[in-house]
Amino acid sequence: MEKQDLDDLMHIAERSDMSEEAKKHLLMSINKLKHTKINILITGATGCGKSSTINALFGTEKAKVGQGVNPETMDMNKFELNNIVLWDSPGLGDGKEADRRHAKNIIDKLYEKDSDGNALIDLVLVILDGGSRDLGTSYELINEVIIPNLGDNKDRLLVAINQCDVAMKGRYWDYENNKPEQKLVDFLEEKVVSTKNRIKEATGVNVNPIYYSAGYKDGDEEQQPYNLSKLLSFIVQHTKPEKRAVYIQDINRDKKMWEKDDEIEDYRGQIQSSLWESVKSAASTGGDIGAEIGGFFGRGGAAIGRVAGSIIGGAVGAVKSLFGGIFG
Ligand SMILES: Nc1nc2c(ncn2[C@@H]2O[C@H](COP(=O)(O)OP(=O)(O)O)[C@@H](O)[C@H]2O)c(=O)[nH]1
Ligand SMILES: [Mg+2]
Repeated sequence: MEKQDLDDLMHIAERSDMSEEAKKHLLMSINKLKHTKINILITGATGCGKSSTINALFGTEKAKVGQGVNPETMDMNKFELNNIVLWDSPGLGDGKEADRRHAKNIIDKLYEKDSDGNALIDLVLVILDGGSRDLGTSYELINEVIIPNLGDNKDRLLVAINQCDVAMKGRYWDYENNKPEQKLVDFLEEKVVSTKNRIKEATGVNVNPIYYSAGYKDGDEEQQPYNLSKLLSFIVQHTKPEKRAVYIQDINRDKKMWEKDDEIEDYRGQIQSSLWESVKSAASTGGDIGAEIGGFFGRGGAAIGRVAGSIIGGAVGAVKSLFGGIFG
């Protein structure tokens, strides 16, 4: 599939009828976004699906599924995409000695600063195994390791329950339509509430967990993800607005990754709106130039919509919703 990203937006901006000054400003802003990094710490018990989630979201085969951590890198794997840096660390549950090491690695990462003195980690994604009956060690990871070391910005934390397809051992999963039947929906929603409560009671912090399936590939057998668009929408919302557009560079271009979700909200539309709002706000400035750039985003709707639409399952409907979301 054709790759479309911030470069395409630059070309569109270059060819536009904006004044040279406005053009220069917009191109500089997009260029800055192109060089901005987002660091995400992904953690959770071994086997919960961290590698599968990374591959599904970002379309890389870099994270080896069904394998432990690399002993040479002292337990934390680092994956550098174009603009996104992923830190993949096991959570707790690998034995006392390993747990101590993992907890220390995670805490150190949470306190690390970037060259501007800001927290290096933009987002912590904790993945729970929806198929596991005992999530005790995952709660311990969240409540005793992550939250106490998160600083003031608790928004950096996102909790997601993976493997929703096999949460009831594969029962009540509609394999044909790749979605949960009502019984499984009820079960998963209860899991979401109990997870939320366990965290609230222990720490006083409010989180809104979601459930999803990263899907799997096993020889010829393949199951596409479910609610991955919801997960990405949450990830985007938990990222600082001025950085959100950066995801455009690294999102998985494979449309079938984004197709299936609970349809409670228009997640793909939300993602597209957030990303383009983010480009716009990065480029915004006062006075006439600001107005001109604003106008460009208005008039450039069709072309910009094509770029955005091609990124996340750009069905016609999704592009329409983009118009509704930003330009409507
Ligand atoms: N059925 C199902 N299996 C999954 C899902 N996510 C991961 N898996 C499987 O769970 C196993 C462990 O996944 P992996 O990504 O390696 O977990 P990690 O140890 O946290 O990185 C692999 O066999 C995956 O194929 C999912 O959403 N549904
Ligand atoms: Mg892994």
